[in-house]
This record gives sequence, C-alpha cells and structure tokens, in this order.
Amino acid sequence: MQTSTIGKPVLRTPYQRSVAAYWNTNQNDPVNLKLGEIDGIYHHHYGVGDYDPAVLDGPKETRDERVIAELHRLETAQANVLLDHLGDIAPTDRLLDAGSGRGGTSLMAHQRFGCHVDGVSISEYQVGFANEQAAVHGVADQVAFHFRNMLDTGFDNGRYQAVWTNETTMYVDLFELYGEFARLLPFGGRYVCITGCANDVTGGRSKAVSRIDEHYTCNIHRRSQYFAALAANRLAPINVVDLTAATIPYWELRAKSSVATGIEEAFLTAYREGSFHYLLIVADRI
Ligand code: GPP
Ligand code: MG
Repeated sequence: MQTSTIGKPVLRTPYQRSVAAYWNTNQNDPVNLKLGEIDGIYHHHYGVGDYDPAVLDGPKETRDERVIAELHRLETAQANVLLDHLGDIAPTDRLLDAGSGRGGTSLMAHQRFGCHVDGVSISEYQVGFANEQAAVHGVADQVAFHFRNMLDTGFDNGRYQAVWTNETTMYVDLFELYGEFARLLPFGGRYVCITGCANDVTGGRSKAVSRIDEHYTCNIHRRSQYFAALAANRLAPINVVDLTAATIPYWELRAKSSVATGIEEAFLTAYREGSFHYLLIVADRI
C-alpha cells in the first residue's frame, strides 16, 4: 500500500485510487504540457479574460504557437486572480495549495509573496513533476510538494495563513475538506477557492455537467453545497465572484486550438445554458 511520509495510506478509497490513477497516467497531455513549457509554470486549471483576436490572424505557420501562448496567458491570469484574494501574506507565512497538480499556482504564489508554499496531491507523478519544477526554478527549499491527501494532510493545526483550492474540490466531500482546512488555518486565516459548480436554480444535473464529470472522473458539487460546507466549518465567506462570463472566451479559443481535448463544447454549453458557474469564493476562518 502506498504511504506518505506520515505513514498512513494516502489513498483511502477505491474512488481515490481511480482519481490518482487518472492523474498518474495522464502524462502526455499537450493541453497542459505545451502551455507550461512556455515559461516553466505548469497549470491544471482554466483561464479567465478576453483573448486577443489577433492571435487567430497572421502567418498560418505560427498561428498555433500564438494560440497556445494566449491560452497560457489566460490560465496565468486565472491564477493571479486567485492569489489577489489571499490577503496580506508576509514572507514568514506559509501557504497550502490543496490539490497542487504540476505546481504552477504554488510557484506563482512564492514568486509573489516570497513565502514558503506546500502543495499536496494524491498523484505521485504530479508531486514528482512539481518538485522537479521547484528545483528548476531554484526554489525547492521554499516550495515543496507532498504525496498527501488534502482531506487529511497530517500537517500541524494552524500551520497555514492561507489555503487555496484551484479547481480541485470536485474530487472530494466538501464537509470533510473544510473540516481539515478549519484545522489547518488559524483564526483569521483565509481560504480561497476557484471552482466549477452546478446551478441549484436550474434543477438537476445537466447533461453537459454530467459529461464534464465523466471526462475527469469527478463529482461537480452544487453551488449551495459550498456555502453549507463552509458555514459548517467556521469558514465565513467574505467575497464571491462569478467568473463565468470571464472564462467563456478561454473555452472559445481552446475549442479552436490544436490542443483541444473534446471537452470544450460541454463547458461552453453548460456555461451558456446557465447550468454551471465558474466561481471564486473567499472565506475567513472564524
Ligand atoms: C483540470 O485541469 C481541472 C479539473 C480536472 C477539475 C475539473 C474542473 C472543473 C471546473 C469542473 P486540467 O488543466 O488538468 O484539464 P485539461 O487537461 O482539460 O486542461
Ligand atoms: Mg489544462
């Protein structure tokens, strides 16, 4: 059985093993690798903001390169929106990236705040990849990725000034997750979440949302579940931003790119029909 440095099994359920298997075998994903190669910041989330339509014009031979660079710019912009909401972070603080993927947001957080950042992932491949990137960037002593489960990290109580999840909450039970975050944050600590969530107002799960779940082996939560789980775990929302309109251009551009994976139409349909939102939620530990 695979164990982390804290000795307990990291993967607790057959579902968690299947999620880890997905990310461990998803090693040839140009939609993420080709973008990350541009500057060594590898993201596993989507983008926000308008794209420059000029990237679609100009010489055909370099069109794809321009589109990929633009998609990367929009994904980096998304991570910056998340970091903008972490509040005042001192170089002596510690941050936790819960579901850290290949490490992009963590490296950006360290570049911005100069503080220690820990990332956790249940994919050993991703943890290895992200730690290699931290070494390439010369910050391995400040940005560290761990094979641990974000539902039960084993880190000390109150260790983190802020915790974030960048599109990772659809893999876990929110009540369990926020129970762990409430333990890891001190009073006044901050939690920032960017997520896709289903719209309670449109009724049951739409076909487009079901297709997204199937594609990524995840379980997209309803909007109301986020606020119920935060309230149940001493996490008081201070800001909620609907990023849905801001992410649609990213998906339109991605659908026209060579790195499209086939899931683009489901996102566009879900967002346009209103069955799905792209939300930023900020909460303080009380
Ligand atoms: C992926 O990023 C994000 C998820 C798998 C979680 C699902 C997110 C929702 C908002 C529902 P990725 O960068 O690995 O995906 P892709 O390979 O498609 O770019
Ligand atoms: Mg991606």
